[in-house]
Amino acid sequence: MKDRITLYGFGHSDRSAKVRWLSLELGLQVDDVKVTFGEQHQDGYREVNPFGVVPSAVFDGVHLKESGAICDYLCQQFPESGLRLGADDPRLGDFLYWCYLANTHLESDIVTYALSRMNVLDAQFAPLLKPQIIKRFDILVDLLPTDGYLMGDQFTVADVLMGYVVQLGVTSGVLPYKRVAPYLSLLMARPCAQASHIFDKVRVS
Ligand SMILES: N[C@@H](CCC(=O)N[C@@H](CS)C(=O)NCC(=O)O)C(=O)O
Repeated sequence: MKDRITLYGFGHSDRSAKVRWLSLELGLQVDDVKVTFGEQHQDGYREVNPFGVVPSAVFDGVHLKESGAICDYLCQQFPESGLRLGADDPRLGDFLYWCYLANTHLESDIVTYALSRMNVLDAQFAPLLKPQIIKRFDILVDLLPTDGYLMGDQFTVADVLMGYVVQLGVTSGVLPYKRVAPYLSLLMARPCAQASHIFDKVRVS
């Protein structure tokens, strides 16, 4: 069925948050399957996702893994949504830059940093990663739009991927909210973002 998605995740703040928000933007009903922490490494879930990580999803009978790939797949199923740019769009290079920047260059270290501070991962990671993360966010802040979305007036999946990273920077204390307020507040105002709870931990100050 193309009107709903089954989504495996720990809750509202792991990487399933990106998929949940995007799915709601696409008008899908999200059937959440809560994976309890630790269960991701048990045989049952490993059959769903061999690396024992969330998110995973099932959409229209297709099993999906990797948060960025799931988001991309869903957008490609609904080209009329405008959430992903097509091959003939002259802005495609910029669009892909934002998607990959968020999902690879920025995301990995900030997730490790956040989990290290929460003692989910070794606490030694946080101080090692902090200088590099601060440097990257400093560069990012100057690149983010102060008016509109990454693709100007057009909200896209690039904003979903970037929104996840930026909120992690803010909630982890390496990125002051006020430095990204024009961009982040625009994302936080979207009804589907609110329904997904992705920004619930962001303190506006
Ligand atoms: N690149 C993967 C990363 C998945 C990932 O590491 N997920 C985390 C939660 S955000 C996880 O499941 N961690 C549990 C573990 O590594 O045991 C994706 O984007 O889907």
